[in-house]
Amino acid sequence: MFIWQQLSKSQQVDALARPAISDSDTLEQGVKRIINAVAENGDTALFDFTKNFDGVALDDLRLAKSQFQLAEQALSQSRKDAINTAYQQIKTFHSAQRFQDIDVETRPGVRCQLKSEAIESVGLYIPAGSAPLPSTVLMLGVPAQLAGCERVVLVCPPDKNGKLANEIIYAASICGIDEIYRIGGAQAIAALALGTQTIAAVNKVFGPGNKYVTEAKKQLSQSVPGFAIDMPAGPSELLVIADKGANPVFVAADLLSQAEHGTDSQVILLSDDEATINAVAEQLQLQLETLSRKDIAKKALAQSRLILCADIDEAALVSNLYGPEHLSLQVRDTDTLLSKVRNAGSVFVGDYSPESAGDYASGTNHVLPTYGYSKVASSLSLADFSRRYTVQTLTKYGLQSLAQTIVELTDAEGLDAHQRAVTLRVGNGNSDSIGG
Ligand code: HSO
Ligand code: ZN
Repeated sequence: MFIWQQLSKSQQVDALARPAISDSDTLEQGVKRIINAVAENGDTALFDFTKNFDGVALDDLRLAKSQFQLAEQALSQSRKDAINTAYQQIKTFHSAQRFQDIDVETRPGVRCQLKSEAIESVGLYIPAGSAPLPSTVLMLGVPAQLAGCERVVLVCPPDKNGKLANEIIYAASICGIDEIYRIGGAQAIAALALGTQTIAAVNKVFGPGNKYVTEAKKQLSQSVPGFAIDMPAGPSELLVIADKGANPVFVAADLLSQAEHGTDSQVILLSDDEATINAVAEQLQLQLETLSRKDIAKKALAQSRLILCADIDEAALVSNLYGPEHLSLQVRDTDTLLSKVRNAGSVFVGDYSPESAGDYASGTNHVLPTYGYSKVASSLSLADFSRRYTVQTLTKYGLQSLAQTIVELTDAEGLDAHQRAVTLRVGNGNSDSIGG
């Protein structure tokens, strides 16, 4: 346990340091080679990489139509019901995010509009490495569907038998997705960015992935014009602020829920009560033993921090410095604390709002900024699947009334042609003709 006030400035920085993301030359070069191979050899490269990395020789990259029905038949009704309920919940919250056009007459005869249109084609990356994540299919597929993207492509690495999890296929199908490719890793991102013989390129790729996927997203978004990514991704994080009244069993369960994602997940507990910290620490050990992913969670816990703060206000300050992906407030006066915290990707308020609720089914999106990006980036929303653009319409009178302003500014910038585009239409704005 750390005591915040007893740490020096540099110790405080260390206490909130994130595990380093290996940004090695080998990673960069390795991913570059994969991208180049896909650029040069298209589908052939995809078949080769899938054989080498995923251990399966596919004869077709695209998931056959028949597989959709088979996946649905193979799932229990309760599994499908759960996916359907989560789908509806996410849909309800994301439908409310619809963009409202803005239409303003900034002065008589000058009309300015802000409109929005869906991004034409999007790619959704669903990892399958350590656990298949159908919830992520919904978090990406629902807003893509609501935004009205014309083409929604899903990619997911296959297992050794060339199969995808039935839950992934079913979740995709209820989001209206029928174009699924059994590819993963950096090669999948390269295929989506560059296109191959069978896979047409998309405009934007969404979704979490391992370091190869993240590196490929970074490189391709910087090198392929018009190709965008959702956000930079790092390991998952949860910070809990708990007071004396918090239930240590709940708090420990939440910390473990995030720790089980990966050995590099980071969990932090801030409390103003030493007894609470000790009780949570005890619970962590107890509950850890019973988890199927105990080895992963244990490694993540080794990086975790339990920090004693002078009071809850100080805890808010520390949390704001860190900027967690998920922030859980298990305190009695949640309203006051909520008004003081900032820089969090998603906030979970009170003892009965576990992160798991948002991960699966409350309705909020679980694709969130990590690694301190929550200080500047937003949680994924409907807006990410569309683009905004402006429209303007001026009448002759409107242009006349602005002519003097524009002429003066074009003089200041020495841009004669700009000036002429106005004066040739309506004069320089000094004439008596205004009002005509
Ligand atoms: N907590 C993860 C999302 C997730 N959890 C998916 C369970 N399934 C994002 O930080
Ligand atoms: Zn999770």
